[in-house]
Amino acid sequence: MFDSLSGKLQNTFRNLRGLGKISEANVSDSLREVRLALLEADVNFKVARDFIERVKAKSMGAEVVQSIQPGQQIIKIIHDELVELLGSANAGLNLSGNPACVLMVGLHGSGKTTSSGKLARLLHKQGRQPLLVAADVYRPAAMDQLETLGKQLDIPTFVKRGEQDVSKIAREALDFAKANNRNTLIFDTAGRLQIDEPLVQELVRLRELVKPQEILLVLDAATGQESVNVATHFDKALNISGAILTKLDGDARGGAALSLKAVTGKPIKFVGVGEKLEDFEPFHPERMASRILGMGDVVSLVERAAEAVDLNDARRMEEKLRKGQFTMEDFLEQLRQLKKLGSLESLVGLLPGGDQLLKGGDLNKQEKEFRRMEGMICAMTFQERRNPQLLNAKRRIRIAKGSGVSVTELNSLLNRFGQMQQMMKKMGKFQKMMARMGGAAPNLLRRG
Ligand SMILES: Nc1nc2c(ncn2[C@@H]2O[C@H](COP(=O)(O)OP(=O)(O)O)[C@@H](O)[C@H]2O)c(=O)[nH]1
Ligand SMILES: [Mg+2]
Repeated sequence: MFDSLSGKLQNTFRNLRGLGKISEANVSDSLREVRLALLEADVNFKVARDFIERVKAKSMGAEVVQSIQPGQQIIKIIHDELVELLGSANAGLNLSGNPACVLMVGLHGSGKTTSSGKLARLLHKQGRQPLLVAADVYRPAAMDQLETLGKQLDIPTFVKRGEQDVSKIAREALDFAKANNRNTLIFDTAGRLQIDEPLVQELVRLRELVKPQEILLVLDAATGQESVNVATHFDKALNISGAILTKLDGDARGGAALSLKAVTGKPIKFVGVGEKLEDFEPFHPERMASRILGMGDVVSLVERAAEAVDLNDARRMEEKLRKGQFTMEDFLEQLRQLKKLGSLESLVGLLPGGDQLLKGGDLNKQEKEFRRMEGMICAMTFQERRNPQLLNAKRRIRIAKGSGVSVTELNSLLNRFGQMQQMMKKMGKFQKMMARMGGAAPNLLRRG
């Protein structure tokens, strides 16, 4: 996402940085390029025009014109305006009610059901007791889908098959929540391909009944220009409290993200960045702006790592590494930790210049390789994992068969693992030696 916009803006910035002196003419030229880039990214034309006007007014100010690096200053102005456009700060959820109710609304296929599950997961992690409510009565499959997500997450789902009256479902769900100590209800509602009056009426009735603290519009980032109309329409009918922008991992051009706040005045609260339940993040305008301008989003990366990696585990691993006691089992654990961080692609995308890197490399291949390694280690017995010496030819054939790889591939994994262990032992010795000499060992394995 934002690849093309990002690329174009970075080109323009290269020109801007080179500017020795600022004039109305050369600023106008650069800003025209910025405006075109925004339009191509599907940003609403009024939003793009106002944006450029604001940047221009600030760029022609005395501070910029007289500064030593006027180009840099303009880039900063663009960055700050972009942050403003995206909503300035992260807008959290208001969950003050007991129970608190969240209504998920949006068009068919926008990602309501998936996002309901993702949000439930996130709130559960924050210590709340969510209840997923299946309020899409038109598609039985939608109820199954939500129930499956609930089971996966170990979060209860309120489903009443055969009931056509959404108000009735809502009332019973509220009772169920009270009886079962669930303090946050997430209503997955029906969607249509287009907004129509019966649907809106149903949602309005649901709103009257449950009095939700949050009405979140789930919006597919790929909807492009049309997303502004969708958002305006839903907002007029329901007075939404914010939006969830989904499928930011796809090839959407990103215009929706940039137009939504300006057009409806309502903030984006979360973004969906993949199909998996953990591919979901609170939306941070500042970080998103940096990502768009190719400055990377290291803060999100560190946060994700901190969420996935248990610090005690990390210390224990480090100890083992240093003592050369790192086994195949530990290796498996590390592979799984890595997986918890999300897809490799989404990780690299957070690095400064990461999007450029993604163009060349084949991360899918790398990810498949990880999965194969995991499969091979899983096919070993616990004894074998701790002591690869046991792995004679017969055992190797069994493991290769069990994990669907060739013996050659298994041998290659074992060789590489052996090398890795050697290296770790050396590193451990090196650190010990440095410590004895009183120097500060470059501790490559310690976090922070
Ligand atoms: N890649 C990607 N796919 C998503 C995301 N959110 C939802 N989807 C997919 O979009 C499709 C429709 O989602 P669903 O939740 O059923 O939409 P609903 O009709 O609004 O309930 C499903 O195949 C989801 O897996 C996302 O953030 N990224
Ligand atoms: Mg659905």
